[in-house]
Amino acid sequence: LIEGLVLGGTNNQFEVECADGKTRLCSIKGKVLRESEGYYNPLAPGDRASILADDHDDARGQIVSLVPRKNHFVRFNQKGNAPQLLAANLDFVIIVTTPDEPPFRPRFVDRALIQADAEHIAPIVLLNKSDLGTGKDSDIDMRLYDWARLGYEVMTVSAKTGDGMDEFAKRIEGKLSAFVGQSGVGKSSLLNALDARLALRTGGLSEKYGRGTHTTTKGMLFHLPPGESGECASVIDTPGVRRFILHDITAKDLALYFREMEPLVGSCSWGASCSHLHEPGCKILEAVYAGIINEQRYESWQRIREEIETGSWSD
Ligand SMILES: Nc1nc2c(ncn2[C@@H]2O[C@H](COP(=O)(O)OP(=O)(O)OP(=O)(O)O)[C@@H](O)[C@H]2O)c(=O)[nH]1
Ligand SMILES: [Mg+2]
Repeated sequence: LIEGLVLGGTNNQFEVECADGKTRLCSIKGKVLRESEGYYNPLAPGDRASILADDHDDARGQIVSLVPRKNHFVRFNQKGNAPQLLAANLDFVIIVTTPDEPPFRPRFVDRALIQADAEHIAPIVLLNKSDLGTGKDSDIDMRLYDWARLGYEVMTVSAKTGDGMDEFAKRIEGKLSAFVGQSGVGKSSLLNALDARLALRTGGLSEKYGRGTHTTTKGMLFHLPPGESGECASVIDTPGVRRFILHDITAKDLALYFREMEPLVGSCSWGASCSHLHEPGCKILEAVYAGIINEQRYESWQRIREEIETGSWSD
């Protein structure tokens, strides 16, 4: 058996980079991987597995078992009615967003930040398309400032002009990262800007809705050329998702994943039974009124809480 790194794949065919330097197309031996029961997909880019090489074909093998994951980044897949593994064993989840084209969606970012915190994966908020400017919309700058204030790492780049790309490239050297975000925010374009040899397919936005057109259809891990430190960054490109639906977080626990609310939970006059919606002596509401908690983040918490309760999620 040889150990391998899953680069990507679908159904029961996975591209695995094996420790002997060969990349093999592998199927899963037996019917399922026990660890992946209940998931939409059995493996994700970044997974490590034990591979049984094919005696007759150097380009093929079988996946025998999974090396226990350090972490995994999932979102709930509504169509499949199951959590979907987007990437595994990450150092960074890079949440790509844009000031425009497609429109800025702070609640998408909030939800992805929550899921990253729940998995203990360090998130980076990456605002791409800085060449479009944040313009008159000071809301964007305000939200970026607020995320940074809460201790989230925030970077601004343009895959088109190269603005900020050197600093970003340096930040991810020697690490395994995954780009996540809505379709059209420029995840594949960012990879092309990091390494032009990749020449990944990128796509325009739909004229009618200004949304991305779902150009990338499957997740794939890429090793970038070594940077100044001599270390390579590895980056997983993922297909754009329209909605980011949380997995395994209850409405009651949600406040624990808002970094500015978490320290106040339990300290309200009504204690643990406080809903933080209308009670007198609610420490969270007091913090909102005092401007300590950003009103938009509080609203975001309210809406996401409602989404968990009703099961009806917006974009
Ligand atoms: N103005 C501007 N346009 C950009 C920038 N980065 C990417 N784009 C454009 O945005 C569009 C979408 O880019 P993609 O890289 O395909 O986006 P994606 O996030 O990979 O989309 P999916 O694969 O559908 O999830 C393309 O037309 C790109 O040329 C940028 O920094 N500035
Ligand atoms: Mg893409």
